[in-house]
Amino acid sequence: MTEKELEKIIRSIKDLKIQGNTNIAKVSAKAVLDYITNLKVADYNEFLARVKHYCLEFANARPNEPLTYNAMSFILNDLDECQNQQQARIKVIERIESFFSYIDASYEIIRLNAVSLLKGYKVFMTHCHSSLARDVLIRIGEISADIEVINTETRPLYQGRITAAKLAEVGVKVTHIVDSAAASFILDKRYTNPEVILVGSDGITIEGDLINKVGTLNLAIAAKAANIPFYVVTQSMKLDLRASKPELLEIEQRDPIEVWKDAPARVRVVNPAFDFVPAKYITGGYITEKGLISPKEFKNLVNINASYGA
Ligand code: RUB
Repeated sequence: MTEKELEKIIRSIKDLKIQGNTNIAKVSAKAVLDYITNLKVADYNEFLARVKHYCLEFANARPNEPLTYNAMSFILNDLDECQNQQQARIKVIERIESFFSYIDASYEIIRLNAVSLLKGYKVFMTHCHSSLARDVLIRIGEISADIEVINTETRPLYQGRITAAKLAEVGVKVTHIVDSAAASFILDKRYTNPEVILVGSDGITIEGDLINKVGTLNLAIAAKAANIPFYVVTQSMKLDLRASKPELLEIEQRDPIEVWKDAPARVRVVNPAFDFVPAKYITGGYITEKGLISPKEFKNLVNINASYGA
């Protein structure tokens, strides 16, 4: 893979042509793998500098993608202690393979854990497009043909449509709503209310707070008011330790044009990509490859970046 091709992938991640936390991390790791396999430069330091540069570009392409950030940190860790290009290349390739093994193995365990925990429910609500939440719902739909999923369209870029289309394609009954109808659908008895909420995750703080697509907080608050459980399916490697305090974590602010292309000059359009959902709203818990983890227990995973894939 050439540097021009790498840059095109980074641009597609920033533009959300490639979206979803797990997908971004996989695409990034695969791109680094393809790049490094054939990368040969005269000087070893130049080799290290280029690998580091592109790993950091992927790590920081979007500020709320700790899975990619943690994967790139794992790839780069101690790399400069290698003796030469070939040693460094082998180390990077081995680490990327470990990362893919972790992603594949954790996917299977998370899906099994989530399905066994949630398969008794009939009416679900989800938000945005999470590959994990989507696949759990598909599997539960295979077990019970009569489930229903209420899903939100996810303004401004409508990732909810990807979820709705996929669920409908495999025969799951889907009710698609605008984001601002979520609280009514959860609380108002005129509608078939969800019995449970299931979303994916972009990041989890050391205090067990969730970072996920903007709109998630609305569902979480309404779920608490309705006294229905709120679950998150996630790899534990989405733990985000980049800020000294959870409330200092940066939230990605996207181009206002995504919200309103021709907004009048004096209208200030603000377009945050993610919500910070305080731990107290994660009432069901985090369904991970390490089992069902309460927000408080996330502290115990603090060494995950050092140990995963080993
Ligand atoms: C996507 C989003 C997803 C998470 C989890 O946001 O919020 O729920 O990334 O996805 P965006 P997964 O469209 O801005 O990337 O479970 O596939 O990792």
